[in-house]
Amino acid sequence: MDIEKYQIEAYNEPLLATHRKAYDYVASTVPNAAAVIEKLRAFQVGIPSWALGTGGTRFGRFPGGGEPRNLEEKIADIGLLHALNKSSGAISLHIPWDIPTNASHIKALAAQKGIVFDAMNSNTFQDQPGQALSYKFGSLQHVDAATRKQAIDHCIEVINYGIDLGSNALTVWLADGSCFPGQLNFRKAFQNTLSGLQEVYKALPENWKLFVEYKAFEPNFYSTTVGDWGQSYLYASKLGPQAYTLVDLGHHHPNVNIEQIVSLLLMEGKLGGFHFNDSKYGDDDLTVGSIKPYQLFLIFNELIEGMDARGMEHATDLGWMIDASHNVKDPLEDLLQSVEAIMIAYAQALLVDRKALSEAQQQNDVARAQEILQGAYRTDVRPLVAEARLLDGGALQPLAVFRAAEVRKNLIKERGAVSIATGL
Ligand code: PSV
Ligand code: MN
Repeated sequence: MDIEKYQIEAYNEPLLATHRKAYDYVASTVPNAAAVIEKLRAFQVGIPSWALGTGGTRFGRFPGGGEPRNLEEKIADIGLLHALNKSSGAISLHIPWDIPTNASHIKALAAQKGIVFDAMNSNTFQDQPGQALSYKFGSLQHVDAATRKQAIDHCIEVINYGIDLGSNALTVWLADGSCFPGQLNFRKAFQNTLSGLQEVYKALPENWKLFVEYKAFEPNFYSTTVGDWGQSYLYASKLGPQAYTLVDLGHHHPNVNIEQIVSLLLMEGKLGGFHFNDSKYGDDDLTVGSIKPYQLFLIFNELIEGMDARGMEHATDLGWMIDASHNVKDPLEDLLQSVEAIMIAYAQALLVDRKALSEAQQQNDVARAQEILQGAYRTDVRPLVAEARLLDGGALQPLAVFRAAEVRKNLIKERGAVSIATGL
């Protein structure tokens, strides 16, 4: 199913007068509304191909029906999101879950919907049917050179798929680690992993980036071979200028100061990409901004501060992606909420009076610094975000249109009630 522009306009029509009032009010209270809107319009969030179906836990999975059955349908789903919010113009693919058997056809299909290919993702955390060697005891860290080579070859294969699609980054997340003390020699595991990544790095085209994603826990429970930002930074530094750290919000222990990590990685020119999600405990893969929206704002505040300090383009110089999974919500509704939360946090962070904040910091005026940040955070920027969408032909209320147009019902009609998307 498609949602046409005229349908969106019809849904917007009765909301326009109220929107205008709300917009005029916010625009009159902030100094830079027009500039914020231009930045919001340019900002696109990559949607993970694996988040379009219902996720689950190891205890169960409750599919909602109408899930995309192949890559074409995944692109169609993201096309729907993008038509509604105009901020989901990118897809991040996971290989082998989404092998583009006909790359030029897939690329053309995505282009029709205004979608480009964000970072490609390799998968050396699962064994695939017919795979020669198992990743049970790791992939790039493995004690066996042939298993390491298999993982390296897979990553290079993923780069090649990405080249055909016009992507320009590879995200490597390794489940490697150990479950028990003594299982692994940490130093050898690091060195094996580094030399594997070096092989992958050599296969990168000149304009490509390699994102080294870290995770503190799971699926290994005792040690993780790329366990935190320090370890990721170590790999990225040793690899070279095309290698960067990727921060996934859910991959930290509770209460870690992620905004400080972001600030320092940016300072070192080593922050490459983001996986947005939210969690109460750890990698819960919840809707962005659903648990700790203030933290999300603080992260964006550091992102903007750090990117501006380095003269970076907000929209294009980092990879912005969601990495979430949905157990109880409609995946597309969840993604609409996640993108909205990202846009809100970004808009709020754009409102921070940086000059005043810097003065407050210089004067050790702690209360004033807090007032400045919270003043921006407590501004209702939703009309600014809605205005940015409206200017691009999107919906004032994407989720309401998704429901009013009965998108899920139509997808179930098209694809059936028991279609299951590839992914976790
Ligand atoms: C691992 O938890 C992760 O965050 C990595 O980015 C994977 O590629 C993704 O989730 C999907 O499983
Ligand atoms: Mn991730």
